[in-house]
Amino acid sequence: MASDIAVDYDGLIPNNVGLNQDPRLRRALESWHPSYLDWWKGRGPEGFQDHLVYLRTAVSVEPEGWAKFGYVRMPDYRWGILLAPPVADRAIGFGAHQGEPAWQEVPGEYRAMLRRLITVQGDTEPASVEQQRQLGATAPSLYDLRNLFQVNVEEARHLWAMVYLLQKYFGRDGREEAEDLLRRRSGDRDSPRLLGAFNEATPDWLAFFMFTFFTDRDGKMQLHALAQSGFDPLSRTCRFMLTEEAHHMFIGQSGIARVLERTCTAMREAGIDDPYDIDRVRPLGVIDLPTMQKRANLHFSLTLDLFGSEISSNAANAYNAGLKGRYLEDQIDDDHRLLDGTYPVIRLREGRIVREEVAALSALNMRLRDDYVADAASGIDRWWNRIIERAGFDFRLKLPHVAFNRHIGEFAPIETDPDGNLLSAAEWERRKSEFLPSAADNAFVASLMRPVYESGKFASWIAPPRTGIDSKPGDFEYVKLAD
Ligand code: BYC
Repeated sequence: MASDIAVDYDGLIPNNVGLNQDPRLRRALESWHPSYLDWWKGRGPEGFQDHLVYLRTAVSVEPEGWAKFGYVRMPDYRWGILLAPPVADRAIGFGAHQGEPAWQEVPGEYRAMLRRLITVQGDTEPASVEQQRQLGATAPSLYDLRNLFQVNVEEARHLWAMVYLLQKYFGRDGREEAEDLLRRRSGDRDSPRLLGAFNEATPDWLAFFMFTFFTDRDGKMQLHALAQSGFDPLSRTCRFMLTEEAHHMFIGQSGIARVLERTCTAMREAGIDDPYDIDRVRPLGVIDLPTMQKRANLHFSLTLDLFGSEISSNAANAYNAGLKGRYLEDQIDDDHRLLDGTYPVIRLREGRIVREEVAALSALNMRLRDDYVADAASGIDRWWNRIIERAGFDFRLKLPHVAFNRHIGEFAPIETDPDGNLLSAAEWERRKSEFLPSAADNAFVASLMRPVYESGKFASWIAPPRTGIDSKPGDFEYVKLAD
């Protein structure tokens, strides 16, 4: 293993960034550590802090065997700072500095913009842990409980990743930002998290699975865009984070697939053909398909807001500066400057939704959002609709129109139905519970959320997974509750 990527696992903070050779940084991180642990214990998973959980921990950045599994108490988890291996002679791939060597230090002229991007990314990580903190109390199985905690400890590791960048490269400002990341609080009126979706509640497990499918997928897209950064430490940090992010999306995708499987099986067994006959479906103790669609509508539309405005000078500046690229920038065949080209943007014009060509540089948020929508849509067909189709029901989950239920960007001022037909404010008020979960839908889902903590057993509304984590058998004790 090359020495510049070997992980030092001996000190307080596992790392492959040479922390031992940088006493100033080590001191800064070690003095942040106690506040971090206070945050984790106070605002991380509620309960279960003293239990042994079967978790994976990153111990290497090699593609093969980068993680090891074992029982650990969450506060003892080894949150480390891990960067993907450097790419020799890496050059900036896009924008005004295209072709120049990638920066190893912060370029002075872009310091504020870079700090902002890293802070926004960093803010989402503890936010999601806070949003999910009460879910352990209603876990549908030990397998799911373990998956929740795996997501939580890794999102917290992503916080470490951003705090490392802030403290190493941004001096005193960076240390202050690092403290603020622990101070803001999801949903808090006075000190909320920076982006809208990270202040929403995650009240139940259906919300958790939808969040990990839809919102973690925004994480994937944004991390890919930042992985293209000309600021090499950010690029390497994000490349490694993507390894972990994949498992989080798997938890969402397979979680919803298991809910659908259980619902379809129960409906078949009860001889119910009409998926809309929810008065007969719900007494079976499973979640009806129309409610699944409404929850998907909600989480998809909240997540679209995370892409910012369709037309954005912030995004244009970040691209031009070489700080944030496009999804898979290095695989796109164009000039990587975008000074002349255009990109089609869906906009609101005189009360109608139209497609317009806009300067490509201004439309980067729209483009990333389009890539996201395509990725999410293919996942829904591949993993979810196949289950419903195989069960023989005339029902398909689909993404609502991008103008539906939006609070940021072009469509914030209007209301539409999920097909993108404009609605008056009064119509929206009258009909919104057809499209989004109503209080009664949420109360029904809440009524199913009772914990199942017996190894190998699952709640009525979700099927067991096809395979265990780390190839463990079905009755494996993923969380030891007796200790
Ligand atoms: N809520 O030009 P605009 C993840 C602000 S998820 C509140 O439209 P821009 C994860 C914006 O800050 C990925 N405010 O947008 C998933 C700006 O304010 P200032 C997280 C918003 O800047 C699951 C103003 O509106 N990573 O990792 O081009 C679990 C005008 O901005 C919102 C990133 O997002 C909003 N939704 O793009 C755990 C990547 N949207 O600066 C983790 C880093 C916009 O004028 N962030 N505003 O005061 C960015 O690239 C950009 O900041 C954004 C916004 C894409 C978020």
